[in-house]
Amino acid sequence: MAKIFHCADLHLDSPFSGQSAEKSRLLRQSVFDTFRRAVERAYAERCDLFLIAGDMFDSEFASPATLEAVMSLFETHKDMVFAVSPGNHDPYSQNSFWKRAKLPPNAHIFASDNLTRFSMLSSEGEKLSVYGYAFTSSNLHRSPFAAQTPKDPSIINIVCAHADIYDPLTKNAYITPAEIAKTGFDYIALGHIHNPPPPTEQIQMAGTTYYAYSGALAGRGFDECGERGGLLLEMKKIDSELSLTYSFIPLSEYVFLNLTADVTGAADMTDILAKISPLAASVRKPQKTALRLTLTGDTAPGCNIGENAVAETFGPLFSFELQDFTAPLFDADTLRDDKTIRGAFFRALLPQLESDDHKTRAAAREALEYGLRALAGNL
Ligand SMILES: [Mn+2]
Repeated sequence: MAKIFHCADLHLDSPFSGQSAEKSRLLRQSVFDTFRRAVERAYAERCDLFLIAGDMFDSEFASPATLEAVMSLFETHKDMVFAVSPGNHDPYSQNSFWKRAKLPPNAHIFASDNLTRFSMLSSEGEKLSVYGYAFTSSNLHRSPFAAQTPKDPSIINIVCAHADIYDPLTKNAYITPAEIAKTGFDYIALGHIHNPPPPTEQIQMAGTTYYAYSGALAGRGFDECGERGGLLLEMKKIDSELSLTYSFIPLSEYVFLNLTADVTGAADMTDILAKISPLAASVRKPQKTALRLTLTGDTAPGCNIGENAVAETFGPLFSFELQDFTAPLFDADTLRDDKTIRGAFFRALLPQLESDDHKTRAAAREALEYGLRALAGNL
């Protein structure tokens, strides 16, 4: 049996520019810590091989400190082999930092944009061939492993590949499942797609070849929500037939979370809080959660939404962002029919209040609030 850990798209040294300086530093550190936990977990599971299928670093300018920390992590886990396939974000280019890395003997960085391989033995003595390639610039217009086949089909043949299997127009080593089926490799450890299918459907099969995206090791924004991690695989080959079991291992420290609440009918903050409080249960570790809450629906005119009170419903969050897409149009007939200047003001704003564009709605909602207060002599 061979045990393998597969991860990808760490994007170490990401700037997290949408966050404050302190929070971006914490998030940057947390991605590295998640990587460290992945290595330690794989080592504790006695994995033979640790695969990183591209975009280990966010850019071609890895910091020397992070690069050194990575190399030392490789070195201190010497009974596990590390294989890295540079991706479109961290290509093995002419002046790449990869060339400066002091690689320990148990680590292998694929350096060519053609398929190359190395051989190894699992702790139980099974033979493995590990194939891979590197992006050598930010794009790769063909797949280096399409139309390739393993040299020795009787052993376990793995490919570590940064590739796109979805978008035919991609410049990222496009390969189709039908082409994967023709290769006859045993397992393709893919990187590049940050949001893989759910764990139960994560490993797919084409012909006799298994393939999977592990997804980004740690979420870096609201387009990478929920728990993140890598795949722990066990493989055995008997009479040229592979049997494989796997589990998804969640490892990320911070979780990005999008929640939506319909607050239709709310007249004041008490109503708003009552409507959002059931959502609090979905935030398990507030201090480690970056939450974006979207409010929708029609509220009563004059219903003022206090962002801080809304945030407090969820506990001490790492960060909070409120998207208020509501419109103050609930039960607004009194205003609609009001013959005084209040009604005239409301009717003048109505097209904007009913706009499909949430920014226009938000501006109109604010204008209505201030306007009504001013008309009541209460500004
Ligand atoms: Mn990536």
